[in-house]
Amino acid sequence: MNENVVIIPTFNEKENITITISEISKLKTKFDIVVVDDNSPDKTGEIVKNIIESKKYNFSIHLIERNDKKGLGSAYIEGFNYAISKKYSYIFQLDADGSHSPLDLEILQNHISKNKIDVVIGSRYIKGITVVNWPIERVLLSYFANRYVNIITGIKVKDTTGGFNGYSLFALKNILKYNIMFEGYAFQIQLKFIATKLNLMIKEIPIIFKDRIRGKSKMSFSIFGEAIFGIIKMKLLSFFTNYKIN
Ligand SMILES: Nc1nc2c(ncn2[C@@H]2O[C@H](COP(=O)(O)OP(=O)(O)O)[C@@H](O)[C@H]2O)c(=O)[nH]1
Ligand SMILES: [Mg+2]
Repeated sequence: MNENVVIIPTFNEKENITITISEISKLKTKFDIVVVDDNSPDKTGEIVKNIIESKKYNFSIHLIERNDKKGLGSAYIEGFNYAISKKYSYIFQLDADGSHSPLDLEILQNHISKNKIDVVIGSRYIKGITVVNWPIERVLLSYFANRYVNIITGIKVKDTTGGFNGYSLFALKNILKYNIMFEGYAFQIQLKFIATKLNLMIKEIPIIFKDRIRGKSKMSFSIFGEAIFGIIKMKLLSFFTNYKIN
């Protein structure tokens, strides 16, 4: 078992998952991988099973299969809980679609393991705007959504909606003790919000985010709605929550 694990949620990523796993395998730093698949109709889960059975990699690949599409947030929670039960020291999250570069994953791992940081955030908005190939409307939407999050929640993290982050075991265990209410972008925001409330050490590291080349985005209008209204609810509930580390 490695000390690092990366959780990859998948829904219809048959064109991407093999490449993503292969790229992670080429890194100098070793990562185990947990794929959480929601019974993808395109058989992404089968592809992962074949990779596991082929035994072609010398690190652990674990597949969590869920019956149907239940959403990104709950997929992550299942992956995170598995990683916590196995006591991985550093737990990362990354999209299957090639948007997050495995080379940056190594940089995040270096920061969290060497600098005693609790949470590392792969950030698109810390060094200008480092997003490639997204239509300008999507870049602006994401950028200003993040400024809205800063205003409503009061937290300073510049990229709260991103899904390319790393947590120490200690940090993740403490964050997940709170009620995680969301499935989409609001899920990513809430983890960072709780981390801030717990006074954990958070560091944003610039990454380059590239739009996916293959497959389709699962982002939807309802995911946006959840974030816009959800974070107001999250902020209000936080006034009645006692955040503490133990
Ligand atoms: N298990 C699971 N994975 C999902 C679900 N929705 C999205 N994903 C995966 O989460 C990652 C991010 O989703 P994506 O569609 O790329 O969102 P975008 O980057 O915001 O456009 C990808 O690896 C998707 O396959 C879901 O409901 N369940
Ligand atoms: Mg994506």
